[in-house]
Amino acid sequence: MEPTTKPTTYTAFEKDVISGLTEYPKHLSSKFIYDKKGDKLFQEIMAMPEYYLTECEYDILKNQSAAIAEKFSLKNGFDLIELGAGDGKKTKLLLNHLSDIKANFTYLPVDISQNVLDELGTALQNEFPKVDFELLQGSYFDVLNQLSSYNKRQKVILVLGSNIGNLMHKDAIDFLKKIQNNMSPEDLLFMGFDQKKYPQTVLDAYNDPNGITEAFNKNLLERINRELDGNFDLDAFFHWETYDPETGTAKSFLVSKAAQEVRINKLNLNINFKSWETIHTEISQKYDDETVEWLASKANLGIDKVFESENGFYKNYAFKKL
Ligand code: AVI
Repeated sequence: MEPTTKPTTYTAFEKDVISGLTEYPKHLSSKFIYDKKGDKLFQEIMAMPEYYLTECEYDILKNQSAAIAEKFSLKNGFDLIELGAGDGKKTKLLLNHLSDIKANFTYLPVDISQNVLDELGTALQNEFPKVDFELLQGSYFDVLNQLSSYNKRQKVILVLGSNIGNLMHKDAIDFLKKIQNNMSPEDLLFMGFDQKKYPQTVLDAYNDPNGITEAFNKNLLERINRELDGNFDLDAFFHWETYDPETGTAKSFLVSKAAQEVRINKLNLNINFKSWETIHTEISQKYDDETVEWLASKANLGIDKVFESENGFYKNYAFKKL
């Protein structure tokens, strides 16, 4: 009989660490930054004066909620589905307006974290006792698939925060396609896209002097230390940001200050770094109308209306199925 060796099954994080740190150039996926500590650091980033994105989108939702709501099926009612609801701070502005005009709708926040949803549920009960809501825990697409036959009325799908910017164009198109597949002709996709602007403004948003963004980026290494028994010396790396004004791509790196070896016990892996060797960790894409239109058309979506922040830094687009 053949000896039976148990096949090793790796988690998505472990797979990303193995491939990302053994390839050249090295890379790690930014989606793994978001554990409890990463979530907290991202909250701090959103409150930084340099991180203009949050305030711009907040202003759009605050000042233009009536014009946005005109796109919703106020007569027949609608379901407002938010992918990645978080604390709902910006969405509450829209909920405020919708309650004021006594709109007939159900708010369906979707999040992977039950913890986040429980907190949001309590806040909604206290602040919006008259708003109908249902908390949906799960991955965006599992939930969207279930929702495609949920109700016969209009679906308004919200994706705020320029989260799409963390995807390369190819993956952004796939993301839009998956949403489009779950839409009917009357449905609306309302999504935030950070815009191209003065390059230094972008760099400053991803390179704060207090090192919050650096800590956020380094949380990837900390997670490897915590969860995979690694021995990364966080002080032996620094955060570096670049922005290419032609492509609109901001890139985050961790750069090794010296030649060093890192051991990751759980994966039985030794990783060697040369001095100045990089780990690419995140892209934060900035857009213009042409690029958004191109991405949307690749996913068979068309721009129905654009809502712009006063300074032009940020736009929310309403899309319909083509
Ligand atoms: C979540 N995402 C849209 C943020 C961004 O702007 O790319 C994540 C972030 N990275 C560094 N600062 C904020």
